[in-house]
Amino acid sequence: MKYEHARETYAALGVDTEAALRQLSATPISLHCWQGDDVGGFENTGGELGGGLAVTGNYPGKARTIKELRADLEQAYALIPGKHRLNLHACYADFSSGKVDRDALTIAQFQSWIEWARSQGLGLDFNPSYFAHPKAGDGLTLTHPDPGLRGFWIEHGKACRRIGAEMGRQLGTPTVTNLWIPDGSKDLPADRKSPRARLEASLDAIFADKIDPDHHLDAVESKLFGIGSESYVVGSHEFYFGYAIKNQMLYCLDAGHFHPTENLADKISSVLQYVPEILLHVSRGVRWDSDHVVLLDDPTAALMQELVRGDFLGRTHIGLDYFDASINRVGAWVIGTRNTLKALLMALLEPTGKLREMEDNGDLTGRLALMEEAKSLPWGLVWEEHCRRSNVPAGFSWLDNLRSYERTVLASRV
Ligand code: RNT
Ligand code: ZN
Repeated sequence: MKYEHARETYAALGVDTEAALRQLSATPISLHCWQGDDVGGFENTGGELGGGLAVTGNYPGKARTIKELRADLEQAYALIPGKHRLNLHACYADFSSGKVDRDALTIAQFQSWIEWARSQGLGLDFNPSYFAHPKAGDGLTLTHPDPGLRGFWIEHGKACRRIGAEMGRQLGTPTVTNLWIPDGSKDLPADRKSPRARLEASLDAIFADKIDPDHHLDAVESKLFGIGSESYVVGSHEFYFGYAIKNQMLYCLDAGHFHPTENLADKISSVLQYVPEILLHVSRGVRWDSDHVVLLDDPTAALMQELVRGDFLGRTHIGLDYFDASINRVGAWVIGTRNTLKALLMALLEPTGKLREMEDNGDLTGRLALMEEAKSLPWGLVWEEHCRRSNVPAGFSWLDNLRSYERTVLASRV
């Protein structure tokens, strides 16, 4: 059998493929709801996305309702091996029993998501939405100089933490609520300091209430620049990393939020030296922060290697963050998630023990030789085995399922 051959090959290098498969199965990926409808949400504000976010492409079949989005997610999960999570944005609230503004959201607007998540065996993660809203029209939210507007967004942040905590409590798995705001400026600001002071005060107000970590974890996400915030982003890397250290909360590293030559993988062991846990937004920046579908590429592989080599999986929450409307949106979820899982499996199958031993003995030639040879070890056969055990197509044939879903379901959405 092919898997047996792979198992023996790895065993000879001191790698236990069964242990790798157990760890892979125990590591959920949080799929981002917003890939399904181009960050549209269900508030029907009809306005611009704003916040420096832009989704390009007009592939037919976008989910237009909660029902359609859930159906698309179910199709995506069916083609991804393992049990995973869903990462919801606040603007995906269910308003079937009446609309409320973002500062007044409660669990009532998310109860149907919880029921659905439970029926699918999914954990939920959450995000306040600081964009696509008239009160974020000038691109400022928690740093707005107007205390009234700032107060509205502070209430939104508090409401989202309460909702996240209740999701985590009901589903019995902690919800990570991740806060990202777009605030910044297109051109050079004369004052970089005051908005940062206002942001810290706003965050302090949002995070004032302590919540049981068994139900809920708080994360903050930095950014380098966005459309309309090319010259200055209030919530920069230094700002939020400092804030997360000071308050011992999760720091979110988005793969698209750093200079293109920076190595995100290298940051993990530094960041985890000072904060308890991290959230990853696995993504792919192309030239600018354009959030392309995750590939099985070197940066993704390096990220997963670092999590395994540093024994950091237990302190890392893995989420995805990209939005591509130029290809089948369900396919975008499936491709990016399968690639993330493949990268993780490859990392779990690395002969790390042997590499460490060589490194400790000063055998740097052997270390490089083995690292490179390891790339062509039969990890694909272990992946096939994982898919087989998970009842999911192992190879390219998952595309047939997607195409048939496209013909029978997506094509009728006109
Ligand atoms: C934006 C951030 C943020 C968003 C989502 C929609 O630059 O990456 O995570 O993509 O919250
Ligand atoms: Zn992100």
